[in-house]
Amino acid sequence: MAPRKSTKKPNVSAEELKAYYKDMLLIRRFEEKAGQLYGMGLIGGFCHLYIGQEAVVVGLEAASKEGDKRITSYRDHGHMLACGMDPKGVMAELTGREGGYSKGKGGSMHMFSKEKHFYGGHGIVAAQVPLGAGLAFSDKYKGNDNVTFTYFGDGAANQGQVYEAYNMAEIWNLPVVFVIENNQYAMGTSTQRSTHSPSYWERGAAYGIKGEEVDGMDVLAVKAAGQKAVDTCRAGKGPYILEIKTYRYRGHSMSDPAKYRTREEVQKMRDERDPIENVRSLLLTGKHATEDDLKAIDKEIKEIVNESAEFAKISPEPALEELWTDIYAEAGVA
Ligand SMILES: Cc1ncc(C[n+]2csc(CCOP(=O)(O)OP(=O)(O)O)c2C)c(N)n1
Ligand SMILES: [Mg+2]
Repeated sequence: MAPRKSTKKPNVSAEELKAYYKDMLLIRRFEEKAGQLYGMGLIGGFCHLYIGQEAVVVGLEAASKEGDKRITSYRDHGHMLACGMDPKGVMAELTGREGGYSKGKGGSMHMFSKEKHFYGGHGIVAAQVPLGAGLAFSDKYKGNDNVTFTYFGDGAANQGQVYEAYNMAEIWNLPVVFVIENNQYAMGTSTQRSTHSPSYWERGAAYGIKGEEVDGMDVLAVKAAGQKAVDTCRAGKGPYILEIKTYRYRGHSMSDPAKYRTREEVQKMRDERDPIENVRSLLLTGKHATEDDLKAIDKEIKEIVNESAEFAKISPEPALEELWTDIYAEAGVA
């Protein structure tokens, strides 16, 4: 990816920029803390961090409205925080405690919130794509104007069920935004190695679905593209594909030594394209905030994250009887 060249002053308020800075920083600090707790043995199983990709969810959430739905893969902590789920509940789920969103029985990849319309957290690559189309179908059937953001990776974009979902979504004009988070790697495999033509959004053309590529390190570009996509869907002209070019700084999961790329590649991205630094510099150069204002935000975020980690340590483990609950849906309860 070429460095952002535009020096155009963005048409955005100071408050909006500060909110994006804060939301992205919350995800970054939360994930760093999760990495530490994992290292201390307090989090078990798989744990996939979202560091580097923060502008994707924050930009798209900025384009959403109440009632919109979201569904994603196992790399899901950022999506939950961005849609307003409680950091304590997310962190406690990571540590497998009863205060977690799935009462400590789901872990990193299996959390949900009816209140925030977050439908998971899915460990099977691309499984969430047809489910996302189904969520959009339910809104269309009910006749409301909600949109479903269906997130998946570049690796998932090579899965067959994605194209079955595209086909059905187009036939039924479903209000779904298919969000391809192209972070350039699927586990240890780069898009260049795995994919003949890695311009994933263009594949929508075969199904008559509109789409575009977006700079995922620029939260304002993501928001603008997201707005266009949701407007299209709300006007009954969905679906829409956004291929968001992003980058993950950490390994695929906590157990990945990341030997398939150089340290220099990662460092270059951090130095030149970091989405949080990008907004920080817009805030400072535009005189929307002072260094002290930003320090105060940093402190506030640190406190939220520390509180979530404390809660995740003191919340008890689920009681043994809990093993037998939440297995079957109650009769008559959808
Ligand atoms: C059906 C299926 N095949 C393989 C796996 C193992 N697997 C887990 S993540 C992953 C890579 C997916 O990469 P991508 O879609 O680019 O998402 P990212 O991890 O980059 O966010 C693979 C192959 C799986 N979980 N499910
Ligand atoms: Mg990927």
